[in-house]
Amino acid sequence: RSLNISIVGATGAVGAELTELLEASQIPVNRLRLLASRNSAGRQVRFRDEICFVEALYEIGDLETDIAFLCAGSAVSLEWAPRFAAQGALVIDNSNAFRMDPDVPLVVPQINPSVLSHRPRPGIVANPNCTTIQLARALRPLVTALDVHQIILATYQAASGVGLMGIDELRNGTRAALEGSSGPPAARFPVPLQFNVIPQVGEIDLEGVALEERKLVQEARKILAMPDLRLTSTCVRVPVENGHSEAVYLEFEKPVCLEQVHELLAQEEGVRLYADGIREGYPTPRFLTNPEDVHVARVRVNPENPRGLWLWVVADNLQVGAALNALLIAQLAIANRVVGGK
Ligand code: 2RA
Repeated sequence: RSLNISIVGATGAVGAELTELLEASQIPVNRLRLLASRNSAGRQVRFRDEICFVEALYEIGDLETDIAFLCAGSAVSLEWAPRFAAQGALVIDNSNAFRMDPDVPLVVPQINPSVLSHRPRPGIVANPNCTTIQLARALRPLVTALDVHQIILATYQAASGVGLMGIDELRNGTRAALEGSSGPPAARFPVPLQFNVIPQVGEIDLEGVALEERKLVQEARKILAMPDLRLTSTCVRVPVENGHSEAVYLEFEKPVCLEQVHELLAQEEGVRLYADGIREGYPTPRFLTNPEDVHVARVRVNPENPRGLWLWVVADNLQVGAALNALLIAQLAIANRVVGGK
């Protein structure tokens, strides 16, 4: 049957991307509600030949909907996810608020679809963090077939990871710097991002670990169902508008065979392997094609250690890392009759 769908944070970077992907999808939509802050209320968005008016979240009375996508950050999710769920919605939450809750499935449909075989008790499904989704999708074929000892990575994260305001800040700051002025002070980033790289994504805790680095290890363990996975990272913000990159080093228990690695990655659905680095080149975030895929290149055995393997992993953080994964979760829930099956 046709579904009622609500998108909270509909005018943000992820919400807008999600609306477009939903429009192009096969999901039958009866009523789409686009919800946002009061500032965005009244905006018009075309959706499948109809005009939708953005409504102010805090002013709506009735929360009844089949699926509620929450894309407005943890504070909004903490308040609104239980309210939508209490009205019967399946909440697909894009924030960090519930990801590590043992009752809330953390889903990457290509990896762990079985965790969404029934309606979760709280009525909430968590969409993982963008850096984790692309990493987990590239790692899955390798860590399931081969014994991994540890994984070490550095991320190169785009400005869009903090939303449209992050992109604006990078653009305005770059323009100002080229014109010789210092521009406005950094607001979305700890220091100005233009012509710079910043070794901090999220708050740094008392142990010196940034929140993004915590998320990567905790979420990867939960999604891959590998609670003892040894994974450590340094997460870095770079002056790229969109597209996160990761330099990933895997150390296996035994010497690794490059041919086998190529085979495993080439067979993985949704992973695009650039096997011959010289002929095929490598993906870069600015020139990424096929934004629905995870791109893996520079695959090489460490000449100093036959158990070590390097990968370069790039993905569109707004699509693969957020909106597309959320949409695939919805499609999985529909297929499993977790929603819309009554
Ligand atoms: C970022 N992964 O890139 C975080 C949140 N989307 O900022």
